[in-house]
Amino acid sequence: MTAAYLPFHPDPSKPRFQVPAGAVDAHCHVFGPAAQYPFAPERKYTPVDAPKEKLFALRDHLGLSRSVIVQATCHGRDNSALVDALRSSNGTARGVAVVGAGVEDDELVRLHDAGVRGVRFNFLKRLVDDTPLETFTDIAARISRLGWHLVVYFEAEDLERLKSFLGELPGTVVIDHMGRPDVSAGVDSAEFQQFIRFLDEHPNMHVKVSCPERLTRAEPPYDDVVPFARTLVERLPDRVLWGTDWPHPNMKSHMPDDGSLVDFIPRIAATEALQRKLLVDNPMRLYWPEEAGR
Ligand code: 0GY
Repeated sequence: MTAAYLPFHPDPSKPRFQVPAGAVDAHCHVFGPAAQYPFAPERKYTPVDAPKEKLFALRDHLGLSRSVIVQATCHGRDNSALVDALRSSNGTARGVAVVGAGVEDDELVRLHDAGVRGVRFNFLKRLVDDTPLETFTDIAARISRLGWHLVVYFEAEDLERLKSFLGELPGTVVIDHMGRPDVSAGVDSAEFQQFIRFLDEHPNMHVKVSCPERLTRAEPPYDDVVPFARTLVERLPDRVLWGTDWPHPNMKSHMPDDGSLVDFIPRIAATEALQRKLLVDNPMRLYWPEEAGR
């Protein structure tokens, strides 16, 4: 377990880009506070506290309206901090939980009532111990009757191994951080083209065009990531989501200014129509379907 971890930006800039009304941050986290919600013993990193109050204040500062809070590995399968944040959000936050195959039905209902609408499967070895694929298949079957969807986090080099498993997952699947491409290889690389083909062949797959700060091999303003995100936004305008990834766990090279991350949006979604789909229509359909399209 390592504590080498940069704290989130203390004073993010005000973005120049004004997001459309009702914009959703579809990928962010809450951590702790550890005194109230201790981190999981099996965690691979120990973050600094990133409580709900800070998350909601940042959202307001950036001009965003709603948040999708994703359970991070440092909290394991204890979704208490997530549930607490959802319950105090006045309906402006929804969640993605982490559960085991043995989760009780009552617990799923409790999570649903709090605002959870999906579960996350994480395949990154640096973040989690291995889970048998059959376990994930069982969980997918358990949650589909709640109308939830799946969020999957893997790296580009894992796609070949995982693609038949992922391709058979039922219902909507959201892929985190563009499937973590090697951006130094370029959008024409065999690897990224394979990813695009996979998305073309599976219309249930959605993708988060998030985390330029993790994917870049350069520095802000992340020029090398733009072609990847832009390609996906233009090719799959109805299947892309965007998020800040605040408070950016495990960032060791630099900590992004969240205001600059918002200013990244018009570079990857060039028209108002694309921005609206990315920031409002698509996440609303997945997380607030009862209000979508109003
Ligand atoms: C992210 C990315 C990371 C961490 C986690 O659950 C997590 O701990 O997802 C990472 O280290 O790449 O989406 O926050």
